[in-house]
Amino acid sequence: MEIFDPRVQHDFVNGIVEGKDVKISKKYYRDAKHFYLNPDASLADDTLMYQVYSYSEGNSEQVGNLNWGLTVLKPVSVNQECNMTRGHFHENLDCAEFYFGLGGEGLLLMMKEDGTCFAEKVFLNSLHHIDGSVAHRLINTGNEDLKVGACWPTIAGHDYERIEKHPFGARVFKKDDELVIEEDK
Ligand code: PAN
Ligand code: ZN
Repeated sequence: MEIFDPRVQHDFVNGIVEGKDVKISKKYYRDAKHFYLNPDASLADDTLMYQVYSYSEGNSEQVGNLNWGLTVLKPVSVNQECNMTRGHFHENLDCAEFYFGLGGEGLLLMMKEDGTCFAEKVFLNSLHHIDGSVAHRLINTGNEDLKVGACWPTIAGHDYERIEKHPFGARVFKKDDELVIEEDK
Protein backbone atom coordinates (compact mmCIF):
# COMPACT_ATOMS: atom_id res chain seq x y z
CA MET A 1 0.00 0.00 0.00
CA GLU A 2 1.01 3.61 -0.44
CA ILE A 3 1.56 5.84 2.52
CA PHE A 4 0.74 9.49 1.94
CA ASP A 5 1.56 12.69 3.73
CA PRO A 6 -1.55 14.27 5.23
CA ARG A 7 -3.08 16.97 3.05
CA VAL A 8 -3.51 19.29 6.02
CA GLN A 9 -1.82 20.04 9.29
CA HIS A 10 -3.44 21.69 12.28
CA ASP A 11 -0.89 23.21 14.63
CA PHE A 12 -2.96 23.03 17.81
CA VAL A 13 -0.42 24.92 19.91
CA ASN A 14 0.12 27.89 17.63
CA GLY A 15 -3.36 27.98 16.14
CA ILE A 16 -2.71 27.56 12.42
CA VAL A 17 -4.24 25.19 9.88
CA GLU A 18 -2.05 24.67 6.83
CA GLY A 19 -2.61 22.92 3.54
CA LYS A 20 -3.23 23.62 -0.13
CA ASP A 21 -7.02 23.66 0.17
CA VAL A 22 -7.31 25.49 3.48
CA LYS A 23 -9.38 28.66 3.21
CA ILE A 24 -8.70 31.66 5.42
CA SER A 25 -11.23 34.41 5.99
CA LYS A 26 -10.51 37.54 7.98
CA LYS A 27 -13.02 39.77 9.71
CA TYR A 28 -11.97 43.40 10.12
CA TYR A 29 -13.57 46.01 12.35
CA ARG A 30 -15.16 47.77 9.37
CA ASP A 31 -17.33 44.69 8.82
CA ALA A 32 -17.89 43.93 12.51
CA LYS A 33 -18.74 47.29 14.09
CA HIS A 34 -22.50 46.70 13.86
CA PHE A 35 -22.17 43.66 16.20
CA TYR A 36 -21.51 45.97 19.15
CA LEU A 37 -23.82 48.04 21.32
CA ASN A 38 -21.63 51.16 20.99
CA PRO A 39 -19.23 51.15 18.03
CA ASP A 40 -15.90 52.80 18.86
CA ALA A 41 -14.99 55.52 16.36
CA SER A 42 -11.38 55.51 17.59
CA LEU A 43 -10.84 51.88 16.51
CA ALA A 44 -9.28 51.66 13.03
CA ASP A 45 -11.44 50.05 10.35
CA ASP A 46 -8.60 47.71 9.41
CA THR A 47 -8.27 46.27 12.95
CA LEU A 48 -8.28 42.46 12.62
CA MET A 49 -11.08 41.10 14.84
CA TYR A 50 -10.91 37.39 13.97
CA GLN A 51 -9.84 34.92 11.36
CA VAL A 52 -11.33 31.60 10.43
CA TYR A 53 -9.44 28.71 8.83
CA SER A 54 -11.66 26.11 7.17
CA TYR A 55 -11.05 22.89 5.35
CA SER A 56 -13.20 20.24 3.74
CA GLU A 57 -12.87 17.56 1.11
CA GLY A 58 -15.25 16.28 -1.54
CA ASN A 59 -18.69 17.46 -2.52
CA SER A 60 -19.97 19.96 0.04
CA GLU A 61 -23.58 19.09 -0.84
CA GLN A 62 -23.05 15.42 0.02
CA VAL A 63 -24.86 14.58 3.26
CA GLY A 64 -22.30 13.26 5.75
CA ASN A 65 -19.32 15.35 4.61
CA LEU A 66 -17.61 17.48 7.23
CA ASN A 67 -15.90 20.86 7.61
CA TRP A 68 -12.94 21.38 9.88
CA GLY A 69 -12.35 24.87 11.25
CA LEU A 70 -10.32 27.07 13.54
CA THR A 71 -11.38 30.50 14.76
CA VAL A 72 -8.79 32.89 16.21
CA LEU A 73 -10.57 35.74 17.98
CA LYS A 74 -8.39 38.71 18.95
CA PRO A 75 -8.47 40.24 22.45
CA VAL A 76 -9.98 43.52 21.28
CA SER A 77 -12.70 45.39 23.11
CA VAL A 78 -15.17 47.81 21.58
CA ASN A 79 -16.20 50.43 24.13
CA GLN A 80 -15.65 47.79 26.85
CA GLU A 81 -17.64 45.12 24.99
CA CYS A 82 -15.65 41.91 24.45
CA ASN A 83 -14.76 40.91 20.90
CA MET A 84 -17.09 38.32 19.40
CA THR A 85 -17.92 36.47 16.23
CA ARG A 86 -20.92 37.53 14.16
CA GLY A 87 -22.87 34.48 15.33
CA HIS A 88 -25.36 32.39 13.40
CA PHE A 89 -27.97 29.69 13.27
CA HIS A 90 -27.23 26.91 10.83
CA GLU A 91 -29.48 27.06 7.76
CA ASN A 92 -30.08 23.37 8.24
CA LEU A 93 -31.26 23.11 11.83
CA ASP A 94 -30.57 19.35 11.87
CA CYS A 95 -26.81 20.03 11.74
CA ALA A 96 -25.02 20.04 15.09
CA GLU A 97 -21.43 21.20 15.59
CA PHE A 98 -18.52 20.51 17.94
CA TYR A 99 -16.35 23.37 19.21
CA PHE A 100 -13.22 22.80 21.29
CA GLY A 101 -11.01 25.27 23.13
CA LEU A 102 -7.37 25.42 22.05
CA GLY A 103 -6.17 28.51 23.91
CA GLY A 104 -7.29 31.70 25.60
CA GLU A 105 -10.46 32.29 27.56
CA GLY A 106 -13.95 32.99 26.46
CA LEU A 107 -17.60 32.17 26.36
CA LEU A 108 -19.66 30.27 23.85
CA LEU A 109 -22.94 32.17 23.81
CA MET A 110 -25.89 30.13 22.57
CA MET A 111 -29.51 30.98 21.88
CA LYS A 112 -32.43 28.62 21.44
CA GLU A 113 -35.08 29.29 18.80
CA ASP A 114 -37.38 30.70 21.52
CA GLY A 115 -34.71 33.34 22.33
CA THR A 116 -33.44 31.75 25.57
CA CYS A 117 -29.71 32.46 25.94
CA PHE A 118 -27.12 30.44 27.82
CA ALA A 119 -23.33 30.17 27.69
CA GLU A 120 -20.48 27.74 28.28
CA LYS A 121 -16.98 28.69 29.42
CA VAL A 122 -14.33 28.11 26.75
CA PHE A 123 -10.70 27.36 27.62
CA LEU A 124 -7.88 25.03 26.59
CA ASN A 125 -9.36 21.50 26.24
CA SER A 126 -13.01 22.50 26.75
CA LEU A 127 -15.37 20.63 24.41
CA HIS A 128 -18.77 21.92 23.34
CA HIS A 129 -21.61 20.20 21.54
CA ILE A 130 -23.86 22.73 19.81
CA ASP A 131 -27.30 21.40 19.01
CA GLY A 132 -28.40 21.99 15.41
CA SER A 133 -31.24 24.30 16.43
CA VAL A 134 -29.09 26.58 18.61
CA ALA A 135 -27.48 29.86 17.45
CA HIS A 136 -23.85 30.25 18.50
CA ARG A 137 -21.31 33.03 18.95
CA LEU A 138 -17.80 33.06 20.48
CA ILE A 139 -16.75 35.86 22.85
CA ASN A 140 -13.15 36.54 23.86
CA THR A 141 -13.18 37.46 27.57
CA GLY A 142 -9.40 37.10 28.07
CA ASN A 143 -6.28 39.08 27.26
CA GLU A 144 -4.92 36.78 24.56
CA ASP A 145 -6.16 35.19 21.34
CA LEU A 146 -9.12 32.87 21.88
CA LYS A 147 -8.51 29.81 19.70
CA VAL A 148 -11.38 27.45 19.06
CA GLY A 149 -11.50 24.43 16.76
CA ALA A 150 -14.72 23.23 15.14
CA CYS A 151 -16.16 20.35 13.16
CA TRP A 152 -19.57 20.50 11.45
CA PRO A 153 -21.45 19.12 8.45
CA THR A 154 -20.76 20.79 5.10
CA ILE A 155 -24.51 21.02 4.46
CA ALA A 156 -25.11 23.08 7.64
CA GLY A 157 -24.89 26.54 6.04
CA HIS A 158 -24.82 29.82 7.99
CA ASP A 159 -27.97 31.84 8.60
CA TYR A 160 -26.72 35.27 9.70
CA GLU A 161 -29.90 37.12 8.79
CA ARG A 162 -31.89 35.39 11.49
CA ILE A 163 -29.45 36.74 14.11
CA GLU A 164 -29.61 40.20 12.65
CA LYS A 165 -33.43 40.14 12.89
CA HIS A 166 -33.47 38.51 16.35
CA PRO A 167 -30.15 39.32 18.06
CA PHE A 168 -28.70 37.41 21.01
CA GLY A 169 -30.31 38.72 24.21
CA ALA A 170 -27.03 38.97 26.13
CA ARG A 171 -23.89 41.07 25.77
CA VAL A 172 -20.56 40.63 27.54
CA PHE A 173 -18.44 43.57 28.70
CA LYS A 174 -15.19 43.83 30.63
CA LYS A 175 -15.19 46.81 32.98
CA ASP A 176 -12.24 47.37 35.37
CA ASP A 177 -11.13 43.79 34.57
CA GLU A 178 -14.50 42.38 35.70
CA LEU A 179 -16.90 40.62 33.36
CA VAL A 180 -20.28 42.27 33.18
CA ILE A 181 -23.13 40.46 31.43
CA GLU A 182 -26.02 42.61 30.25
CA GLU A 183 -29.19 40.72 29.38
CA ASP A 184 -32.37 41.89 27.68
CA LYS A 185 -35.29 42.06 30.06
C1 PAN B 1 -17.63 28.50 12.90
C2 PAN B 1 -17.88 30.00 12.69
C3 PAN B 1 -16.69 30.89 13.03
C4 PAN B 1 -16.95 32.38 12.74
O1 PAN B 1 -16.73 28.01 11.96
O2 PAN B 1 -18.32 30.19 11.36
O3 PAN B 1 -16.40 30.76 14.40
O4 PAN B 1 -18.18 32.80 13.26
P1 PAN B 1 -19.27 33.48 12.31
O5 PAN B 1 -19.47 32.54 11.15
O6 PAN B 1 -20.48 33.58 13.16
O7 PAN B 1 -18.70 34.80 11.87
C5 PAN B 1 -18.99 27.81 12.83
O8 PAN B 1 -19.73 27.89 13.78
N1 PAN B 1 -19.32 27.20 11.71
O9 PAN B 1 -20.53 26.62 11.58
ZN1 ZN C 1 -21.75 27.03 13.23
